[in-house]
Amino acid sequence: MSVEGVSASLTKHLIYSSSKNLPNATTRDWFQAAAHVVRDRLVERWMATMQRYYEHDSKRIYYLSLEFLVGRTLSNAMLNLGLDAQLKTALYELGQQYEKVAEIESDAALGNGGLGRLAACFLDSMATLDLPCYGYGIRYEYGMFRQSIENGEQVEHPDNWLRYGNPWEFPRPELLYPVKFYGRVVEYRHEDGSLHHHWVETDDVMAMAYDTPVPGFGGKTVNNMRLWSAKSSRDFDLRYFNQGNYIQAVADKNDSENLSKVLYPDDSTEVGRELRLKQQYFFVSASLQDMLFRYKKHADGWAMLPEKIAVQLNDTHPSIAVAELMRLLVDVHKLSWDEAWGLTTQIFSYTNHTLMPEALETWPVAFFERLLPRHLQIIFEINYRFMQQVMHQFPGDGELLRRLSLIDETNGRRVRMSHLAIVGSHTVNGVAALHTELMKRTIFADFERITPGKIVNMTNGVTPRRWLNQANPGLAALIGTRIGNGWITDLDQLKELRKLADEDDFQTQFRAVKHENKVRLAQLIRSQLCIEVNPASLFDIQIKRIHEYKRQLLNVLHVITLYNRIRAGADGMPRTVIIAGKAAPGYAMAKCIIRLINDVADIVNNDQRVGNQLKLVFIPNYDVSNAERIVPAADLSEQISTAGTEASGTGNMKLALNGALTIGTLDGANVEMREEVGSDNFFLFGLTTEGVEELSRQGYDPMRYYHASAELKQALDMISGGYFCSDEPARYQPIVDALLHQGDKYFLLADYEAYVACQDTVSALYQDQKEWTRRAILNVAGMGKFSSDRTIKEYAERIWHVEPVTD
Ligand code: T68
Repeated sequence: MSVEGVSASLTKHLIYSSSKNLPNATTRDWFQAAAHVVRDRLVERWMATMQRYYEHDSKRIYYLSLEFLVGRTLSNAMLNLGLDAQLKTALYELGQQYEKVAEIESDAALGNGGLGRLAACFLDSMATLDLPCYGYGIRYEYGMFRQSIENGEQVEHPDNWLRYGNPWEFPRPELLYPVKFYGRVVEYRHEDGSLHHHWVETDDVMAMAYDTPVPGFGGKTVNNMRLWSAKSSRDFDLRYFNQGNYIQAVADKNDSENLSKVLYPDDSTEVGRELRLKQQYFFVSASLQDMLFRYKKHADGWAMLPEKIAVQLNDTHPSIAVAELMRLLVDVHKLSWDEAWGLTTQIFSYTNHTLMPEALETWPVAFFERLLPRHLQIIFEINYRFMQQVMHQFPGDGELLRRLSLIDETNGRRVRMSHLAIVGSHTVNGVAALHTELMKRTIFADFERITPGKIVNMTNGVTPRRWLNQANPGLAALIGTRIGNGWITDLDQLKELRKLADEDDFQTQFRAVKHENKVRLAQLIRSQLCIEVNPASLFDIQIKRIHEYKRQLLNVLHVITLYNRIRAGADGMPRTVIIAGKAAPGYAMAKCIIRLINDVADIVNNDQRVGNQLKLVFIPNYDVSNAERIVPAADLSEQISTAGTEASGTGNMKLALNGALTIGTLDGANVEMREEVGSDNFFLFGLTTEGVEELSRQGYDPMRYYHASAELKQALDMISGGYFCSDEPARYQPIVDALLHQGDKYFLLADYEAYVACQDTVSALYQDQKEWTRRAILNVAGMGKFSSDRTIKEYAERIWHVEPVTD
């Protein structure tokens, strides 16, 4: 497409899509026009892709996820279609600055954190690799809350992301499926003596499809993300309106449409609310009905189902799909139990994203029975047969049965969703090598014993399109001048940079790009927060959800330690410590940590003695768009979770890909990153998983560390003594209690000294800009493995058994 073509299309859309003319068009109108220009190009390829899949009758992958954290689309779609130069020029000629126009777009924040963003990276990779994949999820009207900081505290605001319309989605009002809830099960015998089940007197909600195109790089394949929105079934039941109470009917309608209203903002903790299970079943049921409908267009029997359909369960959130597919096959399509089970277990596979017990989903049996009575029966039947099989395999081991059962009988009867997902899947995967090993050794050890080989590893990755090509155009261009652009779809090519790591010219240009990115972030910090930070200082960055196990507190203890050293007259390497992340609204300790960060920042940043040597900045509302600004500006990446707690991490990969050095523990994917970049180019500290286990066994006493380190004691005493909150000295007692008197669950005190010592070597190395830059380049060069393209190829080969479809 030529610049003239884009320009004509822009003005046409301004008029015919927004009813505006040039003089009165706002930046938002220009965004809408630009989005429509890109969208037109997407639609053609999208329809061609769907036609191709239909003609090939290829096996489809269905990625079921309660979260897709996509972020903005304009830049990404423009780059993937190769329209960037034309669109930017055309806008410029029409008097608009592309960056301003793109900034207007709301993030699609339909996810919490790592799990949701991984789903978005996977969609990008699947389209880029020409794999016939559909993302299925929920079209939340309100995504992840917007975070503001008021008096140092997190305040949550609703994310009304659809307020100005969403140019990327295509509503499909004709594409509707009923989803049933509540009611009761009626059993009846057929003439041939077989037993059948009818789920009756249900309360129904309709699921309506909204489709969003997902372009791969190069734009050949454009896949579909189908999100379901709840619509009242009352609209379709005229009798209800005609006979009943009209006002009540409309009120009830609202009630059922609340189902897809809001994303649960809890990451890594299970909230267990009724609406959450409703959301899960709602999108699972609609998605399965849709898949079977598509399958039925080609096939007459059911035998080919596993040849045509692979379903990936993104964590246990969609695991009710196992029982729902059984219900559809047995109750609706009248297959025998054994036939249906044989098909089901060839279709599903399940990804686990956490080892934390508080995140593992379980539902009270009584509540399950009320909401999904037929599914509970099916789960009992699955469990009965499973228990028989285990008994046969390991006779007389009652304890083993109790541990493996789909029903936890220890505190009230609860359905264990992870057990349902494992039993119903042919393959289960962890998201990094260490995490997978720990899964096999700890939470799922019994499953590993009864079905060895079922649990496999698929180390996570991130898409280089968004996280380097789009987010860091300076670095992408520099790399392009030296090794070409093949890395965009073949990230291993970055290893060609190794031979440039020592080259003066390349180093100078590399540093210049990083400096520009830091200047840009410094401007943002100045304009948003009125804090002056020095772009020549070391940008030390921790960006992720706020959680005790991620140990933002350890970072704060280090900042306080640096502050104390400066007050005592030391002068070290100037640092800017940047922290960003949201706390779950009900997670009091995480909110308390945010407040402490802001209180410490207030004292440190306003202390004359500190001057330019140290700044602490909390950037509010960490989301995908903020990540795109922060990641390219990082010198140091903080990946400091307690060993054995972070399943993988993906921010660690994004930051290293953009030339940050990592300070980190042997946790999650850090372990593999360190192997790839070389141990000399990674700042390692702290206990290992085994070290943590050993220390627990011996009886961990945080007090011992408190008394053994003068700097640690000083920092903790300042927090407990109200140094950072003189208006309310006891404000941080809960933090001090957790660390000193409640066992310090995440071993901060045990790791403090090693962490601070490691940070000292970081500061020393940063003085040597040549050596630092060399190592930063080697980090970029070593990130090839962490492309989500590699991850998706592994899933396609080892789990889904699908091939690309290109012609
Ligand atoms: C993350 N998990 C892992 N969970 O913490 C991270 N949980 O280590 C990993 O890299 C990432 O998944 C991708 O595998 C999450 O993000 C959630 O967001 C979540 C949401 C709801 C309920 C439980």
